[in-house]
Amino acid sequence: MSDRIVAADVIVTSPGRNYVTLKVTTADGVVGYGDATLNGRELAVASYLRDHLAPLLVGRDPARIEDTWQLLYRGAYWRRGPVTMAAIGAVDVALWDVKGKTLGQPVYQLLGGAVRDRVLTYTHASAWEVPALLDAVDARLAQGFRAVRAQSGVPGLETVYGVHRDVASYEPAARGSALVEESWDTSAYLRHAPEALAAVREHVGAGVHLLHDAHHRLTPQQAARLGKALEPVDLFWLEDVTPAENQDVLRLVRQHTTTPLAIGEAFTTVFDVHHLITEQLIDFVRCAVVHAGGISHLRKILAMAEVYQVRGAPHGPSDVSPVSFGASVHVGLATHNFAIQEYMGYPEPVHDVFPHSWSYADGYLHPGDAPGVGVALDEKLAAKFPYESAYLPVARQLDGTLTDW
Ligand code: KDG
Ligand code: MG
Repeated sequence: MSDRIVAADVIVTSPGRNYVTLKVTTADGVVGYGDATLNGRELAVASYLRDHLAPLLVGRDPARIEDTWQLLYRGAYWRRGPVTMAAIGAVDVALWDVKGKTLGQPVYQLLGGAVRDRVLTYTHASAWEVPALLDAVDARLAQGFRAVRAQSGVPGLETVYGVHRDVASYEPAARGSALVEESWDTSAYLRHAPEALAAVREHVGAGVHLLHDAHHRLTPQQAARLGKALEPVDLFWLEDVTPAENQDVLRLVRQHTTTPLAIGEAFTTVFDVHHLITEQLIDFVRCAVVHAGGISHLRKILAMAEVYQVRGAPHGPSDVSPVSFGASVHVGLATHNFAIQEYMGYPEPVHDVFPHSWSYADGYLHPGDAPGVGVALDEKLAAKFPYESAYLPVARQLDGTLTDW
């Protein structure tokens, strides 16, 4: 007789970042983990899993991954959306983990095997002033990274999203119950960013991939202007130039610039990104395992993208847990049109709370050969880091109007 799911538990822990983890246990004693972390709204997904999905999972055959995915997606009536898709993603990854452990194979083997030896990664470097940014980039290159996302401060502003005055890479989600409000001036940013990035390019020379994230703040015209101004910098990509809601505006951006565009970290299904892909409005699709319905659904997004020569480049900040990060590296090793994996790094305790087989070396990642996803959860240690509320900052224009971010 086939195995059965006997328990589906949700564990919330906060070793420097909040993480929501689903633990599926089977009658044969196999344990699978999935990540359901939706930063800033973590407990909504924890409840969705505990209150609505766990009762449906108990008694089901863990081998039926696709059928379970379809049941949870279609059976809710309310489809799509980040809470739903993160919860379904956690179930999907936990079941791939169970399948790999049951068969004694790492997940990438179950996805067809490796199509490359290792997965290219990029990391973050940021600093307020340009000279410090050059130092921050140098420090990343010294760690072996071959691709770096560079962000700087903006003259005249007190704060800029994702840039700390003292730390070279940091997580913007502020812990505590207060929402931080930053300031923003699009004109000042548009004047400064091309200069700062040109200085970085001149400093590193031709052999390093440079990336930049505009965090959804520009109008199509501003985005076109920035893309054009950055063409001499030869970016690997310019990310999230316009707000996620209206994708059609990217047609205008595309008409004006050949700077490659990356979008998708806030998109959660293939139905949300298919225009971006089929109309070739982007070059890189940033959907993540955790927020886009797990390994099964990300593979479908990437299969559609492959037809249009759009490549995968999943979101990987430190608020994506090591579980879905590991799952993403399995997808990266086994998927032909996977370009690069973001790797922001984790605060130290995270590596102990989530012991993992994935590893970083010389600018590349590997998922490891442990059966399943290869990431566990030390529940005793996790219990020492209770949940703390955390909010991403918002930004206001100089006149006080709330801006997109
Ligand atoms: O917690 C915030 C991150 O998820 C966000 O800053 C990430 O834009 C982001 C990126 O590209 O990593
Ligand atoms: Mg981003």
